[in-house]
Amino acid sequence: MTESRAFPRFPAGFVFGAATASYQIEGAAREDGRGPSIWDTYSHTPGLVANGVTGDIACDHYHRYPEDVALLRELGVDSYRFSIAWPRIVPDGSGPVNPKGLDFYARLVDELLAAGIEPAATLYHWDLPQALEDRGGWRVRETAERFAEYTAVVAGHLADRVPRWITLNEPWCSAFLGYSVGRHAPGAREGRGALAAAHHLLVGHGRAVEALRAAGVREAGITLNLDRNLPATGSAADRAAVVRADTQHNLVWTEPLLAGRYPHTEEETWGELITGQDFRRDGDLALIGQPLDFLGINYYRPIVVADAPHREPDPALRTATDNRYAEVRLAGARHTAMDWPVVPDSFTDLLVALKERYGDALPPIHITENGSAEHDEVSPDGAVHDRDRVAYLRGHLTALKAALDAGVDVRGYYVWSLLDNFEWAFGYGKRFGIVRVDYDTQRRTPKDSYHWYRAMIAAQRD
Ligand code: IFM
Repeated sequence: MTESRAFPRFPAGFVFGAATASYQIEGAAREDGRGPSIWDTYSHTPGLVANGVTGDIACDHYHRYPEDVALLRELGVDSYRFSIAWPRIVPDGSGPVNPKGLDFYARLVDELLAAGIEPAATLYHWDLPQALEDRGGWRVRETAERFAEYTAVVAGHLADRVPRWITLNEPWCSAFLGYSVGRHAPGAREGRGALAAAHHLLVGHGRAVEALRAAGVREAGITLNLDRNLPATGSAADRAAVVRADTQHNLVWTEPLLAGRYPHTEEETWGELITGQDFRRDGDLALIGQPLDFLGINYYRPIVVADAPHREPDPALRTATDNRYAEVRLAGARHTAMDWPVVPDSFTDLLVALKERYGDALPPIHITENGSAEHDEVSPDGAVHDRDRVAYLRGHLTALKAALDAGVDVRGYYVWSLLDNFEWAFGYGKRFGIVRVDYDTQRRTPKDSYHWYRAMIAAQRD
């Protein structure tokens, strides 16, 4: 069998892309009027990010974007998903707009279009202006309003050239890693604060969709990191733990967005933390549940869930993620450098289950991220023979095709990530790129996975 025969085949018009995010690659943290974000504050706080690194320089994409767009053109992708740094556009979170920030994204978009690549812009990939966090961050409704204003500014500037817009990336991480687990900026460990953040993120999404529609964009959507939660055993306790995990990871987003309701399992999941939800207002569900042109899904791994006692003995310290479940290591599976199990079938299962649950209310799907961090090594010939990443991508694209064959309307796939980058609290040690970045020299080296993905895209056009 030839190599190209082994590639899964996708329908004509299926979008292949690559994705990145502003704070993870741009650097230039204090240049051209960019204000501080919560990730600047978090990464500069000693002890929070592995090896004490920051995104100050990252991949220096702010200066090297022409080289990175050339890599995308050579890769043959249809689309490039990047994110816009809110603090470059509105440095203080509200008030004056920074024209140099807008100019940077206009230049990037023009470079992409000249290379024949469709831009797909994410408005919020976690770099909240610090000034807004100082006023309560996502715990307060005002942040959703400021997000809508910023969206209107950016869309007013770029809507004519950017066809696909994503309001939020993985709001689960913003709300729960940011305000409950404390492993993402702003590093809070709260109960109701995290639940209020989840709600205000959704309100911000709804207000941003309104702003995108007013600007006349072609496609508006949101990206969720949905989980495929599996019970560790068949016990009733483990199955109940899966319901709680599903509620927090999936239903808290999909129910308001796709079904116009809050999850019916929220009280058994959060107990007193969710009672008397004073952050919810009449009309919010209609705002949040506006029709979308697509749903973005980021998918990496299944999660095996077991019942677990409360981790906090003191109820006063109870956080929104302390809802009696624990993740269990999946025996027998290969694990990536993130220690995530590789189970491609779970990708098919997640998508099919979503279709079964929401039926026609499910908009077309774009897989806005999928990929793996591996223990890459540079060979003596200078290449990176990342066979595990190639196997991961092949497995997941094959699983994705199985979901299409089962009737799920998936329109696109973006590999995460174009470049090795700042992997949040893990720093630069975890490499997700299909292009290696040498952080001392900023030299880019396409890995074997880049060449494999390029050949896979080319084979679709044979
Ligand atoms: O690097 C992140 C990205 O920012 C959001 N989705 C998951 C990726 C890998 O952890």
